[in-house]
Amino acid sequence: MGLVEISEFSVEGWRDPRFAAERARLCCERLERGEILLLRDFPIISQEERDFLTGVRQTASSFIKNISYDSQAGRLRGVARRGIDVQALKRALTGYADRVNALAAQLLAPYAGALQVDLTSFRPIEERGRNLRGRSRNDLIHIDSFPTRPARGRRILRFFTNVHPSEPRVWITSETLAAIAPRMALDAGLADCAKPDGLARLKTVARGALRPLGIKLRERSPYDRFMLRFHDYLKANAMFQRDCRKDFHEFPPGATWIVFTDMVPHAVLSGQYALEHTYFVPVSAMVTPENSPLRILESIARSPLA
Ligand SMILES: O=C(O)CCC(=O)C(=O)O
Ligand SMILES: [Fe+2]
Repeated sequence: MGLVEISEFSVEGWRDPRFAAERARLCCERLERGEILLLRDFPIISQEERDFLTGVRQTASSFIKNISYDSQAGRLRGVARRGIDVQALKRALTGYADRVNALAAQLLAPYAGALQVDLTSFRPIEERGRNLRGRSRNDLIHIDSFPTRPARGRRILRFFTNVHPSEPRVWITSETLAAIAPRMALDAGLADCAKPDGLARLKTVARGALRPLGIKLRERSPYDRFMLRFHDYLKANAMFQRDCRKDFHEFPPGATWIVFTDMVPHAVLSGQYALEHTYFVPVSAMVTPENSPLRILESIARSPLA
């Protein structure tokens, strides 16, 4: 599955406004098929913001993968605060989130009104030779699923920007979930995940009892249980990691790329300083809902999963 460069689009919008609706729809179709959209030098951060960001350091902990920011609540996590202007960092991340929102509203117009903003992140650590543990490793090919934020079938749409002044960010991608799920989903435990959760009643009772104490138990749907399992299964599957098809991509400094990371297996090999902004998108907003992981997995499992 390929990388598609979008050259007809600039800060002023689509070059030929007569075709804007058609082009935006085609972008959505391509993303939903598992292609990656590339904007080679869309001006999404300023030189000043770039200079500032390349001086930011992350907390030294192997548990924290990157600096994350909830742009709606204004909550920042993972930053090494000493010597850093936290307000300036929040401003840079808010600015990035706002500009991605404005870009998405035009470039992916069919999703306008349906995009649910999730987290924004900054990734200041060099990825080559990073010392993360098993399931957290991003150099192993995987699809995304978030243990702390259940998707319940919604899509995971991510925008990335390479902020490094001179080095590319290097990814591998592989065949899409649409291609690999028919051969691998049952082996990965789809039937088991699709069965009613034996502990469901117990969990409902526990949830009710813990709520007054301010403790929230996560509600994972069968879809979330499977996607988390599939994420782990792919990372732990040495044969898949070795033999799967591999497409290499070098995202140049200044590039922004967009991808449904629940559909496209990916890994990052090298690169430092990237910005990223995530949305959840309901399947009902897809232009080709039949291409969503939820629908694909439901047709393999022959049962509803969300
Ligand atoms: O940081 C990147 O380039 C991608 C890492 C990744 O796979 C992820 O955050 O899920
Ligand atoms: Fe990922």
